[in-house]
Amino acid sequence: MSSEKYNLMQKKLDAVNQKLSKPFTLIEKIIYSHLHENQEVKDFKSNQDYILLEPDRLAMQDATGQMALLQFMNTGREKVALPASVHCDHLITAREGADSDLQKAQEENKPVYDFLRSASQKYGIDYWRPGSGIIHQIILENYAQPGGLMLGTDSHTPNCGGMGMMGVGVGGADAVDIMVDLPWELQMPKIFGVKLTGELNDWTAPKDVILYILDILGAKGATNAVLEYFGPGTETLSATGKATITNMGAETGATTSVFPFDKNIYEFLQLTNREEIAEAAAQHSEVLKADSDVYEAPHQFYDKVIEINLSEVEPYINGPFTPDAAFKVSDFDKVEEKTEAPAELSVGLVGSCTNSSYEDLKKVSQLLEIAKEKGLELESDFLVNPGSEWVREICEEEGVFDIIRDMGGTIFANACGPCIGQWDRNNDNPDMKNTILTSFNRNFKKRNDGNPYTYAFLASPEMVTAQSLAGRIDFNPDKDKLPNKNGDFVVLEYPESPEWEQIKPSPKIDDNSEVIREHKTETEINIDDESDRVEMLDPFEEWKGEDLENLQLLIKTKGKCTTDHISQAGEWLYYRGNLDKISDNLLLGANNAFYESDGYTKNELTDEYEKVPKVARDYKEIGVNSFIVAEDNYGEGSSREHAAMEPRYMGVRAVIAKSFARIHETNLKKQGVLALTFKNNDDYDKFREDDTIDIKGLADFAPGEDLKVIIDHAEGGSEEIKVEHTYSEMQIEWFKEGSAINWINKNR
Ligand code: MIC
Ligand code: SF4
Repeated sequence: MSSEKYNLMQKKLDAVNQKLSKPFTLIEKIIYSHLHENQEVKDFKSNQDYILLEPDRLAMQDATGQMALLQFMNTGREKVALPASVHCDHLITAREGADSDLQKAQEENKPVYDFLRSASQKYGIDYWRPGSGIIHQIILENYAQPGGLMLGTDSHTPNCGGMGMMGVGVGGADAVDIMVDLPWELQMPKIFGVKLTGELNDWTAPKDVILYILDILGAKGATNAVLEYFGPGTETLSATGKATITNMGAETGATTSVFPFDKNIYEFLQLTNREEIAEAAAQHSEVLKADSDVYEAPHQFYDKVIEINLSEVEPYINGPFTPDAAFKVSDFDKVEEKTEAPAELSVGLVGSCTNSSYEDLKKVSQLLEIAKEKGLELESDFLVNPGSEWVREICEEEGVFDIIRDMGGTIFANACGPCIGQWDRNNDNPDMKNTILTSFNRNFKKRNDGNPYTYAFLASPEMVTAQSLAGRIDFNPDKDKLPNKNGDFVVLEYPESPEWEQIKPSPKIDDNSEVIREHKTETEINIDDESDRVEMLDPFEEWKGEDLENLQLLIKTKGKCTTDHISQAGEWLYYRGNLDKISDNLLLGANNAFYESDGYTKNELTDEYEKVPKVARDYKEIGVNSFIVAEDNYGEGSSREHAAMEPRYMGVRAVIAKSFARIHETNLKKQGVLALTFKNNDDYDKFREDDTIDIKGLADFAPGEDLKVIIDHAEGGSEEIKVEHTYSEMQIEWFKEGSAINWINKNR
């Protein structure tokens, strides 16, 4: 944002202030200064009012961007209505090392890259080549601007909150709204203030702050809420350190997380060749933090205040299979007993959008250097994915990678790699029970290598390195010593913080060969007919105006059912541009409440247990629609709308859950699947394996009005329950039209 934009932001806030006259939190400042022109100004009530907003920017990655752009193409627009970028980062498999992996990816994913590149060129979108880096790191280095609002078709878009920008992860259909110049609709979130004081100790990193917050809040504790950081401790954290914290706010369910502008953000803007923005932000720093009244009496203005003294935070290891199961350093030796994960560490992995900055990788190399001097060696495999080409370049120039390689580590491409399951472990025993420790943000079952017996834990890059040197996850570097090759026991000292001033600034975006910015409307979109990677989409059928009757239970899921359980990643990323093909992974990871094998359900047509997608296709073929029953936080995790489009495509008309994760709930609504919650959670128990249901009251479907569900048990008898929903007027229109895209095509 230029100075002019900040002046405008201030003007808008002054106008709002005249009407509301109340002190604002930082999030409120960003929200109120991005109201859409059709949005009336009022004091929005959290978890109640929907607000129309006008984001500044959009980012898409190659695994979700394909569906977003396929839907956008169907709207017939010539150009996107706001600055946008596409990032090729998710589809590169980690096998041998950066160069050969990248080359292989270029060949394997050619139809996808050609499609994304041509669509970007046609519609005026910046296209970041494969190998340029991970979406969120690229945004941090090139686009993130304090006080701005951006959307991204990836749940970790809040990463840019480390730079004071509000970033929200959304599904592709939300992206289409803003690409066609419609307002973006958000339900006013609750605002949690997180006050940081003190300073982190050695062995404790920004990652530990968020691992600790996950311990306090849990994986859905901040659903429909945002985390706003403040207090003197914020200034002790670097911009990329702050980004680690806001990135993983997504794991608490938070819509976004934001830090106030400070000198570290200013310096990062300078280092990344954005002096003008740095100066403009410094001159307008008042709009880039909350009003002083808020800081003086935070309890009056935030819905909840969490106080954290950074000097008291300890190192953590969180896992396995969920990001909120936290073990403090003093309990590392209890992990094996409590989780059944072997204490022996097979692989340590550093990277992902959470922790792949120069600062992270430099710390790793510093530790390895200390270890080398002390005669220590890496006892586990050690794999690194840098976050961007700039990070890679400076790490090469500074000798960071020489040290890692010298100690036996492998440097993969600047990409998501093992974080998204693009990891060819080349293991003789693919079902081997083993433990891995990563600096990633996700550790769902089977995510990294497809093996349900890989126990994945999350930790800071420093801790991943220390444990890889120990070869175990019960090593406490604060008090334990490690045996070196001479048989002596040595202390692993914590390194100094890396110097940022010495490193080479990133290239200006216009001089950066990693991004293609040739925008030409006449470009033809390249969809290769010979390939099954990218297929045009057919519109979903509109609602027939009647109640939904005789829906067959497709599956009643039990326990955690994340988007990875609904639409797995890994090898399935291959079909992210082909809805029919990817629908063959529908719910393959889901736990059936009536059957022990994941991904299986009873086929009422054959009376056999078969894979969920097979059963769904059988029902679809004979025109039987179905529904899904689920427990809490259904759809936790990714923004991938495939998890909503696949069931829709396969004839699922409703999901009835105890609760939903925010992005997934919206994705279901956008694709025309009814997202309903139990009025009484015990009603979950009423559903039996062979049930069918009728959903009543749809003719009067209205915001805030419950719907009725009649459950018909196959063995006789029926029961009636009430279900709730959070549909707005607009969202009800999407349902009626069959999907949000149908609504756009009809009305605009
Ligand atoms: C993830 O971390 O789960 C992903 C892969 O980045 C997803 C997006 C996707 O599924 O493509 C996300 O976080 O939204
Ligand atoms: Fe990529 Fe992993 Fe970040 Fe998702 S969480 S964007 S897969 S690095």
